[in-house]
Amino acid sequence: MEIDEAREVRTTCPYCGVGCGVLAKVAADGQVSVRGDPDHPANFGRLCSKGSALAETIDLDGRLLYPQVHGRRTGWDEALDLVASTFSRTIAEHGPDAVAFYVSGQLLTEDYYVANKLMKGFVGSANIDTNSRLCMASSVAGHRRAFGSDTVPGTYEDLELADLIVLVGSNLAWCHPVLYQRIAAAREKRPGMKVVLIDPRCTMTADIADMHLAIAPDGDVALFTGLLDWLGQHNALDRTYITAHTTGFGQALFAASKLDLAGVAAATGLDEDELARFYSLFAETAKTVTVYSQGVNQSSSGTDKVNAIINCHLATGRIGRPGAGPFSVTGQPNAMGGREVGGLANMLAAHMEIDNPAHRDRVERFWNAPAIAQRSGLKAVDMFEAVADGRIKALWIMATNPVDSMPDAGAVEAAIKACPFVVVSDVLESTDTVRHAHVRLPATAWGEKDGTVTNSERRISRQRAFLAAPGEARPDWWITAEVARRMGFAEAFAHETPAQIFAEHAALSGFENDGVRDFDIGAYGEIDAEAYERLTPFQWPTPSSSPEMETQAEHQPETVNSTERQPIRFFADGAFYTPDRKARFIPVQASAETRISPDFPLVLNTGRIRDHWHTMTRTGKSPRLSQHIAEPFVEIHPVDAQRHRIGDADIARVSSPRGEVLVRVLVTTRQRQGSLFAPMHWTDQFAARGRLDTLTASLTDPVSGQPALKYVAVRIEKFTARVFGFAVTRKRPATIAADYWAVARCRGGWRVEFALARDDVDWTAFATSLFGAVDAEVLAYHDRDAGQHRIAAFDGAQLVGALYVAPDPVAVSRGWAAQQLEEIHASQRQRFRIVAGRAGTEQPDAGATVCSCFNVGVNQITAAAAAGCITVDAIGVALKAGTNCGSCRSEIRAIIAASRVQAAE
Ligand SMILES: Nc1nc2c(c(=O)[nH]1)N[C@H]1C(S)=C(S)[C@@H](COP(=O)(O)OP(=O)(O)OC[C@H]3O[C@@H](n4cnc5c(=O)[nH]c(N)nc54)[C@H](O)[C@@H]3O)O[C@H]1N2
Ligand SMILES: Nc1nc2c(c(=O)[nH]1)N[C@H]1C(S)=C(S)[C@@H](COP(=O)(O)OP(=O)(O)OC[C@H]3O[C@@H](n4cnc5c(=O)[nH]c(N)nc54)[C@H](O)[C@@H]3O)O[C@H]1N2
Ligand code: SF4
Ligand SMILES: [Mo]
Repeated sequence: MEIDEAREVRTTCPYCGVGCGVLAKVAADGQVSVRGDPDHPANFGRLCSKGSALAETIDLDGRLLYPQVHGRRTGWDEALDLVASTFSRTIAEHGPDAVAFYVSGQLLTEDYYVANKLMKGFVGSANIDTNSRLCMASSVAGHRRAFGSDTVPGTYEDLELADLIVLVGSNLAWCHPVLYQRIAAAREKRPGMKVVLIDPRCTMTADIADMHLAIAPDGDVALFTGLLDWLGQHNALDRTYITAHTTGFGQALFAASKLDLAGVAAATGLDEDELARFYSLFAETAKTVTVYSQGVNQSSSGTDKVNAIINCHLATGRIGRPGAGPFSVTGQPNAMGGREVGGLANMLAAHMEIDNPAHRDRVERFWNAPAIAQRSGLKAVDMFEAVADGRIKALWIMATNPVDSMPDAGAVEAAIKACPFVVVSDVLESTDTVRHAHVRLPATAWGEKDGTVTNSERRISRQRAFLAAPGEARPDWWITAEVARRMGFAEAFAHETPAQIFAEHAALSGFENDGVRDFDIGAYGEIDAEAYERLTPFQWPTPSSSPEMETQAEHQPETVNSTERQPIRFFADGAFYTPDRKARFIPVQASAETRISPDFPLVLNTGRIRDHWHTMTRTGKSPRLSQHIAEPFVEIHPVDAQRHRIGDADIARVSSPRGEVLVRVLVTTRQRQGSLFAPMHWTDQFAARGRLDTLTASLTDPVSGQPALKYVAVRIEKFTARVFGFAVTRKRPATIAADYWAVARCRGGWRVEFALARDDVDWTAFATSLFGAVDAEVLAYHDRDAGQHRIAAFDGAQLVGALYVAPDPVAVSRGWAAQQLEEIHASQRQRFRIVAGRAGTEQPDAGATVCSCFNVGVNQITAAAAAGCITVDAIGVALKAGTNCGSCRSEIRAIIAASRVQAAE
């Protein structure tokens, strides 16, 4: 492919479901830079910390560049032939259900379409499921139960038009930062706008909230049935809408009335006054949007939570109207595209249903498929169980890392290890999953691949390549189509470009549709390569009767202002996709189930942090993003910490019946009593024992099959460390002989944290192995009685590594030490300063990174606040912090508040 180096390429961010437009530029020297696309209707030029750091994550370090069979480099032909023949033979010997694909919401729509077509239409099994099962399945199931289709009714603009935004189980400030910023900006213009946050934790999102309800884990069904009951009792229903467009209201209200306000208070852990305030605010505010994500979806009652929320919106007619509606925000960049192509094991394609014979027949005819799957396949958790017990004998994993991200990850890893044939398509040579693959297939990464993604508001945007594919990496759609051809399906998989695949996908969505299915982009059914190249972001539906194609053909992307088009909403006037075109109220009731026990008395809640993405395969490469939080951690309330005799910065062992992790302790009142929180990101590549999903259980929601990843019964105890250590080193350490360790990228090399249960260590040998240095000049300080050791190694004036060991958590400034890797240490005095572990007076310690764009630390912000900068904007003027992506603005506000409280004391 030709790449014009002087041009900015319009593409889309590969992280979250906000789907921000990105302009990427490759300079003459090969340097890549990115900025937000001012014309993209998702972000209008904004990017968050992850989006702004994209250029730091696209180096070739660790990339899988050639196909490998049993760890040996091969050509594509050999690898593809082996995959095709092994799958074909397994199907011939054991039937189509003996093979499976486990795919990802990070595939592009074109990749996803081909994989789904191969499995469901040509292999004849529906054993294809996706990591979206862990992410969106409860929302899909809830939508289908209520609307008859998996439709997201609203658009992002509704968040700006609403008078009340209810955020349920969503840490928008960190996980959908650009949407968060859009809300913050709207609120500044209209201070009357209210935000309510419903989350057991007081997250950074609480910064924007007028009310934070610290709900008990899984109290959401009780909260929203309580709301429905309240709406009924306080005459706040839209009877006209209920009568004209819905069924089942009476049963739903009756089910909701079983719990009175006192019962709701008991089930949610909230007091009756708080409940009444929230309920009346909801009752009186017509323009209300309820935004929800994993605190709702990832639960054993996830689908019921979704329907409890939707019931309240149907009962008030607040759906599909400007500024009103239930809004499930998606996590991955193409979670929605995956749903459109039918990547879930219980869906077909183009929002058609596998259990519906008419749908099967239609898709079979369209594909000219020999063997369309007759029933749903195995959902993710069941799929890996089938791998474990030998029912599945050949497994192909694409663009996901289940050894780290599936619940009960230890069992999933064992299943993969025992599987006779495992293929992994990935961009990295070594992840916790890739390491077990018999065949490794190198996929092109973001920036190298072309296709489309759909964001949370049903907007389809192009991802475009601006870099040449490295080594022999190939697009995922190409890899799958090649295997399909070699399995004997050449005709159906003759696609040569993503444009052809997109056109086929679009044509299927419009095929025999006539308005009976929500997903219809038939207008693009005959899109050609040129129009595909120019495609500007558009929101579906766009049936073939719509004028969309002409608009696309007439204008260059630069001149089409997509924002001038009216946003598309569903269901303001009913017309649901059920047989009677009415929405269904679903009667739901809170269950009183509890899963904690005397042995495992705490609820572990899991989730995300601001600057890391999932299993850190990309964000872990960025020094900027790795500085915000550099270790796996667990948050615990001070009362629980005291009860379990654990102090701040200790190492703790958190265990469940399935496994255990070692993580750093963070004591904080932001956490509810009785609950812990830990992030999902750390893997065996970055920590000794940080794989959080070795703790989680395979318990799933009975309707959606989505695992309950936010509620795991655990216990916590102090890991008795006799020594704690911290090091910086130029080279990544090959091994770290410590019970606990974590590594993080910094600009000059790596930061290492560690702890050991024993202290009889030869620290000089330890340092040498850590730094990987042979001929270095070593300066050392040992105080054996005090258990203090400091060792620094130099190559001339350059620091090779510095090690600090103490009997308590090491107090040396991390930021300062990491910076020393980049500086010149010409004099002996400068070199001794490193051994002393102290910044000179000319270099005050910046403290832990808060603003990753401008590398501003907490101490700098505290000092500026003390000097009179008491607003976030004032801090921005003084230090630039918070003025680029804005992702840290809530943290800055919290630091200002904390330092003012301190000053007042
Ligand atoms: N920085 C960053 N951003 C991301 C991602 C990332 O890895 N890093 N991943 C993307 C993906 S794939 C996803 S799915 C989204 C997820 O985005 P979010 O859903 O916002 O993120 P989580 O941190 O998983 O969980 C959200 C909140 O649910 C709360 N919660 C837990 N249990 C309950 C409960 O019972 N009830 C309620 N009401 N709340 C509860 C948690 O305390 C947590 O704050 O983020 C996307 N964006
Ligand atoms: N405890 C706990 N567990 C969770 C969650 C939680 O909240 N708590 N959240 C769940 C959710 S919502 C999600 S979405 C999952 C995410 O979990 P995963 O999907 O496992 O996480 P990623 O790290 O995004 O994995 C993506 C993989 O694809 C590779 N990759 C990147 N680009 C490409 C490409 O273009 N082609 C190919 N073939 N490969 C590529 C990357 O190198 C990486 O190995 O985790 C789930 N697990
Ligand atoms: S909010 Fe951030 S991570 Fe999400 S799409 Fe936009 S820039 Fe990317
Ligand atoms: Mo997700």
